[in-house]
Amino acid sequence: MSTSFFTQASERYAALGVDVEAVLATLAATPISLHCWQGDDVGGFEKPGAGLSGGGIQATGNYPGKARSIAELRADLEQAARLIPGRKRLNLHALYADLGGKKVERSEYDVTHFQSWIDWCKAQGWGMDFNPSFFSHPLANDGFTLSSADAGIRDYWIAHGVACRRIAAAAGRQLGSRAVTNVWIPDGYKDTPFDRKGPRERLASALDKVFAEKIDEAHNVDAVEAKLFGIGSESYVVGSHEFYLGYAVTRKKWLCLDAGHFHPTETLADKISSVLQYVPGLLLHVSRGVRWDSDHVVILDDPTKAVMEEVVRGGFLPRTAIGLDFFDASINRIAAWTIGTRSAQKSLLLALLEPAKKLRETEAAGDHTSRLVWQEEAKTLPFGEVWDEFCRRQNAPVGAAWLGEVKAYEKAVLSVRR
Ligand code: RNT
Ligand code: ZN
Repeated sequence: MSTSFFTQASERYAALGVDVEAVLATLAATPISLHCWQGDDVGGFEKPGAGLSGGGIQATGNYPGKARSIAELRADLEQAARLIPGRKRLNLHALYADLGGKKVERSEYDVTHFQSWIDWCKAQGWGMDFNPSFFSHPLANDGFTLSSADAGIRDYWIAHGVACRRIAAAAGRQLGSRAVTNVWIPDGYKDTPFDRKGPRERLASALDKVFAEKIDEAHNVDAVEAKLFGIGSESYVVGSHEFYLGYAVTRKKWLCLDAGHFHPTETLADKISSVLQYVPGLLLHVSRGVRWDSDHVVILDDPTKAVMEEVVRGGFLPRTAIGLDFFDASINRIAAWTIGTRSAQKSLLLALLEPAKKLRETEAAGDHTSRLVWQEEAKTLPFGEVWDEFCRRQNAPVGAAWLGEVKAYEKAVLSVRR
């Protein structure tokens, strides 16, 4: 029955020049990097009971059942992964190091502290992406890390950055899948600074030291993530957009665009075809800001759809890494992963299903009337049938059927975590 709905849908798309089988193949081949930090509100496991501190980001909510250990986090990720179709990767932050109860400086981290994560990724058939953690740490408490005026603090964080690239490269090599290592630092001022230049000079030079070691791009590429403002850095962020765009262009780094890091009236989608004229690759932090960089769970909304449209229309998928970045502690965290990842995938599917040929032709012919007609028609094509078929083929639950599984897992596993 439902197969025939899918067949009918495919025929409608085919009539507009869209090859649904090719679309499904592309969707299945495009990995989404699941961010470990949704599972425990960005706490990490360096020391028991540690929570997110500093860094201008905040997880709000007290929903019970957050992961309290690496084992719990992995079990939760495995549960979410069963509910999400398609290829997945793990996006790991350094503060999730497996230290076996020992105290190790972040500047001293090496692959041994992450080997269990790499092995876990291998068992899942996932690649791994990585993030040095420049927050939730005593040496980040005054709000400055790589751009600190204190050379000792700067050197500590440079060493952490160097260490993280090596760890990521080792993961990339072992897993046979290139890692993307993303550098985001919280550095900035709550109130208006006098000297805006000094911290930026220090950051540029510190980054050059972090990236000095040549690493085979088959194993790791580096991205840098810009930001407009954060909590406690409302007036000045050292790593602003202009700073990192210039840095990425001149140093041939990937640029990370996070959907929550711009003025709320800015359109992230429009930036993609501009920055990819000049930077080698794009890391997306798919997120949803509500009034500010609130990191709400991704939904199938217009901004997310527009981002995926730009990536697909530009033929940029091979140069784009799709990562998620949200942390909602007010709802079931496994549901948050599932909703956010499935919504990102739906956005990508919609973009792949656009009647691109028609739209290109009408635009090239200067027929803007027809272009508007087909843009509107595209919105009511039977995309849901294609999504359901994708889930079926991937052995993932169709529709909201996954919610029952989350509720059962909550009852059996999450509710007994106190
Ligand atoms: C913060 C950045 C950054 C973090 C994660 C935890 O504003 O978006 O990507 O959310 O690294
Ligand atoms: Zn981000």
